[in-house]
Amino acid sequence: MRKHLTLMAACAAIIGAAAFTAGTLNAEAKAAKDPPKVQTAQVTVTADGYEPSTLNLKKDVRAKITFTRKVDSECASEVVFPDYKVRKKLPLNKPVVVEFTPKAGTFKFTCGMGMYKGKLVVK
Ligand SMILES: [Cu+2]
Repeated sequence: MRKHLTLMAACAAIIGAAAFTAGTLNAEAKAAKDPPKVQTAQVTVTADGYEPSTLNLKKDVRAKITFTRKVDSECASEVVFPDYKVRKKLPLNKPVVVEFTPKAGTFKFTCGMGMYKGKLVVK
């Protein structure tokens, strides 16, 4: 019985060590492939539209843009980035993060019906 327990403990130790090694390797591979560089921006949606309405971003760097809608308008309740196939609901007064990696160029973003307009300038 005692011998059996010792064997089980040894097995658990080996499995644990293997899992730890695999986890470390995965984390390293991911960091090398996908550097943790991120750019952020904040946009408020008011009765006048997006503030600011032009965002300057760096190309090929993951962007996290936080939208907060402060106007009670059905029209503003969605934001769309057609070039990046992003469409997000914007609940009133609740920050929503839109995430994508921009390419160089100028792109528009709009409300669900295309009435509010904003611009991304990516260099
Ligand atoms: Cu609209």
